[in-house]
Amino acid sequence: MSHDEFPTENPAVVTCGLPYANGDLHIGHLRGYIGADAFSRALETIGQETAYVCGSDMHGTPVAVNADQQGVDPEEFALEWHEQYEETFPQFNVEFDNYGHTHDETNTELTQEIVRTLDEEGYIYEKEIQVAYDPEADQYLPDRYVEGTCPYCGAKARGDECDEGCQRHLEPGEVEDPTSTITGNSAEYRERTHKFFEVSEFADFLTDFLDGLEGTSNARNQPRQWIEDGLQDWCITRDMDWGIDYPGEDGDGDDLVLYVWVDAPIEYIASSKQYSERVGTDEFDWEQVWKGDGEIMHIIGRDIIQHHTIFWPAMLEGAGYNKPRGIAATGFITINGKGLSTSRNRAIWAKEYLDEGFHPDLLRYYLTTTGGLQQDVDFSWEAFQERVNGELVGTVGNFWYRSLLFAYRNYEGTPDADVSAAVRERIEGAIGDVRESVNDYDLRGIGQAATQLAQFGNEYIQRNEPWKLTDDEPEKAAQVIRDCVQIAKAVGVLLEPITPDKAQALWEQLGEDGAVADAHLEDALEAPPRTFEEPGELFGKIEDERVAELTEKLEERVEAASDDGDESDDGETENDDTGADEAEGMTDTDDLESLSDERISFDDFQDLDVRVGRIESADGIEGADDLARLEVDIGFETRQVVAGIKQLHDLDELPGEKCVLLANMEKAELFGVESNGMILAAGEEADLLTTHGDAAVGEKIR
Ligand code: B3M
Ligand code: ZN
Repeated sequence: MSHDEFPTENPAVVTCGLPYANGDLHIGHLRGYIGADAFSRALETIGQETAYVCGSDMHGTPVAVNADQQGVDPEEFALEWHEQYEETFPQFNVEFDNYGHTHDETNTELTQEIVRTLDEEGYIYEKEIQVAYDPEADQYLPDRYVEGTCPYCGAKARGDECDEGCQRHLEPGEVEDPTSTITGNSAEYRERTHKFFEVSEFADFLTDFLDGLEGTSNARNQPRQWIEDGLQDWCITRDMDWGIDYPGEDGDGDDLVLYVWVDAPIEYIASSKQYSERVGTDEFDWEQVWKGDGEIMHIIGRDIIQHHTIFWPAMLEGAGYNKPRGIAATGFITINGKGLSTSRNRAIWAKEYLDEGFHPDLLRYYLTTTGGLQQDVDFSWEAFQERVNGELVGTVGNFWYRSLLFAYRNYEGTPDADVSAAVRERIEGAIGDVRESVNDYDLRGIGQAATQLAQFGNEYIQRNEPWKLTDDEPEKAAQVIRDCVQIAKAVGVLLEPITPDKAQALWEQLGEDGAVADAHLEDALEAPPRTFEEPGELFGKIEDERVAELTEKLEERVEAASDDGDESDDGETENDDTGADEAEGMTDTDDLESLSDERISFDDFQDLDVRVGRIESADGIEGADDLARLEVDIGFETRQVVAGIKQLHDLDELPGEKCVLLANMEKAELFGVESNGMILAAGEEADLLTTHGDAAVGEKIR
């Protein structure tokens, strides 16, 4: 990998977390796949050679438990889902260069080879451990076959992850008060010999790795804390039949298979390799990426940060492979403000969305541009309607249609003129914004660059009123429309990563040949063909009645699922593995701090002197795990404040950010540092409050 700006000379691979082949896909999955698809398309438009690869995750208890429940063979079960995913992704314009699965030969061989190398390098050892066992079922209980209490935070946890609490990976034997998910009995512990990977040897390497890692700040900060707490070695085998055999074990029933989290990320490499084999190494060389200096970017859910920033890079380093350049961990999806829950049927299913007749690009736009990557994104049909009608119909579609229609009626296409210097410059500015957004892993920024350009176009046409100029000042009218046609084309090129079908439709309306997906950003400045046909409208409004109907349907469905009784745990065995279900408990109002009954007077409120501030500097406080020392400019003076945000934010990125500060907070001293004020933040992740307009630093908040 390099740290040069994109585009670099090296080939790149973009991946997204592999879906467990165990159930229907929903909007929680789609956020990741669409996001990574948009990112990889955007990299290509700025000239970065990029392959987008993924595959189905076939192994492990997430698949085995569900297959058991249906009484089918896990391989058959997983393959069926795999085939269904292969069909579904293209329906959302998610176009993988290769989509494999973890049970295929390429991945099996590569996994065994990598494990063998780690063993030869001395990173694997055997240890006797206590493994949960269900005597009635006469079976060992790895991972999701057992449930209990998280030893770190006390939340209810699965055998290998604290999915409802602190999100940590748990080692076999760690979960407290284990019960079998097969029979509901308390589990016994039995001694077994397992293989361990010496992750603890990699602490220094991982610290450096994280220092250089691009992507979202959560993917750097959480693992830093885990390293500081001390890394444990990682048990990489399980007592199961379903999985990839530990190299040298012959799969005779009493042997060990590899833990699913060993072979799953190796599919990123295997899938890249299959792509090379298909198109030839001249076009794409997987070894250059994975063994040389290619750029590797993983887009994942924030519940699997530990696997990608600790275990995975340690494995790559130990086996002599290249490491990821960037890891972007997305927030969760909530539905109508509540945690997505497959068990409560509070989800928008991939198939359901399409069956309702909505174009995939609308959802792509919504999911990629509603919040920053790290933020949780709420989906409601109302909010969806608002964004579609406001931005896609009102701003982009409207501008495209009115410019092209005017051009067609008056000039049969693009008027003969050069684009004016001012408009060219405005388009260049938007191109620059997209480049910058891609380098910042900021999908929303890409969408905003495009919609703001369309907004500029609307204002431009409105201000210049070409319809009043055609008779008296025909040259001026032609110039305005020439500019608008260029802006329309540019908006299409810029939006292609996010709404590829709609961008292609515009491309064709402009009479362009080929695929807009093959265009580069600079093509936004190339003149469209001289003539084109009568355009049509590319986006249609979503009506209020439709939204009311869809909202009601969703509510009824959630209610029906709740009436079915057992609300709490059936989701554990459904398809809930993009992290989406884990949002339950984080935004479900059941788990929000309750609203206060006590009212305060306006005067009480006036006593709070809350000001707009700007962070000037942010440094960690030595010896304090969570605390940072900030200097905040509040207009009259600069305040030093101590805030518990060290783990939650990338401190380097804070200077320059606007914040909100309670200025007349009592002074306090923490770790010997005086805190003179308090910055306001929301929720567990300390989402820092800021202002949305141009409120000046020092302005009072009332
Ligand atoms: N199959 C799904 C998840 O935990 C899991 C991802 C594997 S990525 C290598 O989100
Ligand atoms: Zn926990």
